[in-house]
Amino acid sequence: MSDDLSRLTSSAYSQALEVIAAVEPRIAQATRQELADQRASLKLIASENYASPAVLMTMGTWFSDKYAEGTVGHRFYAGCQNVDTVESLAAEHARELFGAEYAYVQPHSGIDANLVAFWSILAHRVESPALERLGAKNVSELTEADWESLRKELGNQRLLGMSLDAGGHLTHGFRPNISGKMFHQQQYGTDPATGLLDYDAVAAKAREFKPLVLVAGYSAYPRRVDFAKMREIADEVGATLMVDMAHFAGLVAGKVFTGNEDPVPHAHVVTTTTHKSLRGPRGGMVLATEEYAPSVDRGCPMVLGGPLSHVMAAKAVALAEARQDSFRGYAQQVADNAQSLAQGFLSRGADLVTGGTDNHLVLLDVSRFGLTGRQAESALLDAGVVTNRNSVPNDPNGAWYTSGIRLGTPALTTRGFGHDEFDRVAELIVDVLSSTQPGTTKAGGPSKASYVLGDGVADKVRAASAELLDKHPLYPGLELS
Ligand code: DSN
Repeated sequence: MSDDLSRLTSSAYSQALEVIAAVEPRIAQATRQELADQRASLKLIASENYASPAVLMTMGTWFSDKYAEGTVGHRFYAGCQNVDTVESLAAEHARELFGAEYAYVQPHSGIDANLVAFWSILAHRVESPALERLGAKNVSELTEADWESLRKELGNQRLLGMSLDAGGHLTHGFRPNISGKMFHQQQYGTDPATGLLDYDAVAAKAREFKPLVLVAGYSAYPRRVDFAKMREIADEVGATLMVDMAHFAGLVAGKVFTGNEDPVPHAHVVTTTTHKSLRGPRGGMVLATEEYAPSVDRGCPMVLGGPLSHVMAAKAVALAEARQDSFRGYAQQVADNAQSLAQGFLSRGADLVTGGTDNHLVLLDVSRFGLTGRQAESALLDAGVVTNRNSVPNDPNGAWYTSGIRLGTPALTTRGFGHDEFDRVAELIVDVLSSTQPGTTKAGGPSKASYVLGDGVADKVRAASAELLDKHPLYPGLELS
């Protein structure tokens, strides 16, 4: 940011906080504190980032006050001409950035985007053919008996996705999630010996299960995926290929993932969030081929209510940023830094799921330190290192305590961290984990949650982190009065 922009940003935020404080000073104070805390910690949560002041400011406007159910030029509310401008621009930037035939920018989150995708696929593949068979244009024309039979048909479809403990997401068919309830589901995992995706095993499962939807994508798999192979599998069994690229959308946008690693040319439908490696506002988005566009376009009212117009505006700003050349440099650095972090761990004897990474995250198996993921996460947090515990494949500690820690590079790369800093981060994390002992329960048995961190370690690591963080300030030049 130039000095002029920093000055403007400082002044804008300081004044905005004064306006807020006049109504509820505790919220103004919490907002100041959040900035101070984010500035003072090593943010390694793989799904988080720091959006630019332009993106953040775009969310704080009167677009928040406007209802705009429907689509551009076809709204259920009057007076949406400016929302139309915003939504069209966001969709145009998304199409251009990702080379997509169609973009839908209304989903509020990743799960919303995935729900829009699931119902669009069902609408396109199941509902429309059924309506045609029955000679009806829409469900309101069906008799009660026809409607019952359509409901059964819609609710009798199959989905094959990556299992949660192999790195998939809740919304990819995990039983407790709606995706695991609205579909008959099966899950594919990874090779037990290598932790890597085994495409032959996925194909064999798909041949046997014959899903309507094959879901690819992940939130904790530290490797790239060959989406051309996934499409071959989908085509062979007549499935629709849906890719959830929420985690790595920034690497696709920044052309780090190209060819078979870019899902957009291969999938029928691609979903994403906009706030992870893509570095935009919190929200979701769906990209689709022309064939699926009409059903995705019905996201509202099919699944969604009124779009968050202020967030769609911020998506447009973030996507415009991601179309700048500098974003490619950022995305490459995210991937390079993940390599540095992985090497930093491996050279210090730590275990990584799959033995490394080639995307933006590493999955550290903390069993070797004698800890659960929960203990490791808490001890690291005491030392100012923000991570999240995560299952490893076939995790003996389950999804609550876990045996892993997931670490990502998008946020600290935004701050300007490079190879040396990430090597030092690995060293600090190993220091904390080596100095942490599992605690005991009240009854004196082994605990999966409590832990004892060696005296002085948290302070030592906080001081060492501060040296790194001070060299790479968050929002440099932004000073709140
Ligand atoms: N919560 C996101 C993540 O951390 O991966 C996905 O839902």
